Amino acid sequence: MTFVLTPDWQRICLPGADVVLQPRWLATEEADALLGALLATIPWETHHIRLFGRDVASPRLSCWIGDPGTGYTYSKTDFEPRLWPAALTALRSRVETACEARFNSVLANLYRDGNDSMGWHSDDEPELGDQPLIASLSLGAERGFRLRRKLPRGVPAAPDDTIRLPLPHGSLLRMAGQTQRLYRHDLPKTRAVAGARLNLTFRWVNRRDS
Ligand SMILES: [Mn+2]
Repeated sequence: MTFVLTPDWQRICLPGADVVLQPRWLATEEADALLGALLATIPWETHHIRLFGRDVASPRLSCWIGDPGTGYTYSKTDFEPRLWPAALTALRSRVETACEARFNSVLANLYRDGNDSMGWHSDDEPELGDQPLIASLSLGAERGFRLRRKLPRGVPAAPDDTIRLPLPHGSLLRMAGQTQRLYRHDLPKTRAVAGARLNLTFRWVNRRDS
């Protein structure tokens, strides 16, 4: 399936990667309503991961949602999916249409304020396949999402190896191809943001038993 880049999409210039953005994919009123519904209906919880043998609480709230069988392993911790809330079932189809892809799961993250964050990582777990296609919908406070090229060991990072991409309320980001193999991304803390940001990353997880 070939993805046709319509004029709604902005291509983000990252050598070797495939990243496109629609800054205003949802109109403000619709994004507001969706944010309210998801804040109220997603069973938010703190995910814990094992890090250097210790149990560490993630600095955000999360919920793993998916079709049956889409268990997911992140930082050596298994997550069983929750059922799709009503507010997400129609949205999944719309994101699939916009991105010309299928998704069987979504990781919801809630950054309650500028103190919540996500460290550098890539979404390159084996369950996501060779070339993960990830659609990221942002709602609420605009935060700076960063992407940084992976460098060979010992090569120092230069300032222009990292780009900062502000993701506004209602924006849709599509990452595909070699993006996860070549780049890491994060969401740093910021003192400039007081409000909450809710992020949905739709994925296709290959089932463990197939
Ligand atoms: Mn990620």
